[in-house]
Amino acid sequence: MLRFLTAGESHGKALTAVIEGLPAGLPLSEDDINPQMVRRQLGYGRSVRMNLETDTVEIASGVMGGETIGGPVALRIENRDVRENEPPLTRPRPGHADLVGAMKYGFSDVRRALERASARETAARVAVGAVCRRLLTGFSVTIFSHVVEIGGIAIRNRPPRWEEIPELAEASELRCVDRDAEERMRSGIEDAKKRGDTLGGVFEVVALGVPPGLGSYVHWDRKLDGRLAQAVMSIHAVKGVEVGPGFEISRTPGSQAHDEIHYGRGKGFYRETNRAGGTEGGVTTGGPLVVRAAMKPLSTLMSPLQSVDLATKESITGAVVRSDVCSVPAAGVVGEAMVAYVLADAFLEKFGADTLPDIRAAYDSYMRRLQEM
Ligand code: EPS
Repeated sequence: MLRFLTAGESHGKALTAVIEGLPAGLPLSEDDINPQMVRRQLGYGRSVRMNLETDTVEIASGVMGGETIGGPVALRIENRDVRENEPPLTRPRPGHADLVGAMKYGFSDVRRALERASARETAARVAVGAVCRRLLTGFSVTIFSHVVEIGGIAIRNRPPRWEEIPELAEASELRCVDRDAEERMRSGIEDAKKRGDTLGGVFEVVALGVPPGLGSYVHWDRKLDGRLAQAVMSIHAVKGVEVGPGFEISRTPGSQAHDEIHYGRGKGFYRETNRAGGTEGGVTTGGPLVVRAAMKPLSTLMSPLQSVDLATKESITGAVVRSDVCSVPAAGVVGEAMVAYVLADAFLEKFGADTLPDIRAAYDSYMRRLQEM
């Protein structure tokens, strides 16, 4: 089992992640992780916090001579904007974890809830995802994301081939492959900012080169689609997750909802469509794995909503603190990290061993068996 924990508050000293269950012999350096950290900080509509931080990861344990040694890998990201002794905050923001956090843990200062509830924690997840990605890329799995909708403005055009998406998305400030939609999304964000409002949207994470057979149909908690949904739903502000065109397919008859099976010499079994989004029965098909997530508009509003002061019980507006107007592009990068983690976990479950060469041998033998089917 591959597992990870994160620790740290938004304005604490540092964020820390510990990953346990990695094999020995995986080449790993900070250079594998830091480019991913930069990607999470980008995007039009982010707050000035992103200019204050230069999220850089230090590998604190688990690596010797540039390779993992099988022990836990600890990652540390220092915060620059460290704050102590801030005055208490008693005006919970509707939609944030402020009120539920104060109720659950008995706080009179909602800062004690928001510091840990903040999406700053996703920096640690991206670091973890980069390590998982390092394992997966060695087996030709690539993971990328793009923004398909912001504030109700959806892309209308996408390139014919999945492989074209990463370059187009990386070149776009909103990680959007449709330039016309991107322009409209950008003005939507500008308008929202002027109004003191925020915007949500939808991002899509795609994994190519995933071998068939990850996950299992035999038990509810082994189904890969269920594991993906849990992992992606756990990203801050995500309120909905679908695999492939999940909700759309529910409106079509069965005759148009599935992927017909073909067989070709040298090609083996294949499907010409991917309506399943890369899983059937909770098991990967070998086709592109497509996970889409709906992110609600961020709950810190510069024109705040109605709330109640925790101390006085007076009707008052929610706290106004620094925040992003829109962070859907960054959430897509976090989505990639969570998908990378779930896939690496499922990959090690199927081919797992203590060393990378043993994993490779199990993988090669399985792929040979599939070719011979
Ligand atoms: C974030 C850091 C936070 C927020 C944002 C994401 O920093 P600060 O609170 O100091 O501005 O900018 O978090 C939220 C939007 C939220 O609601 O928690 C980051 O590093 O991504």
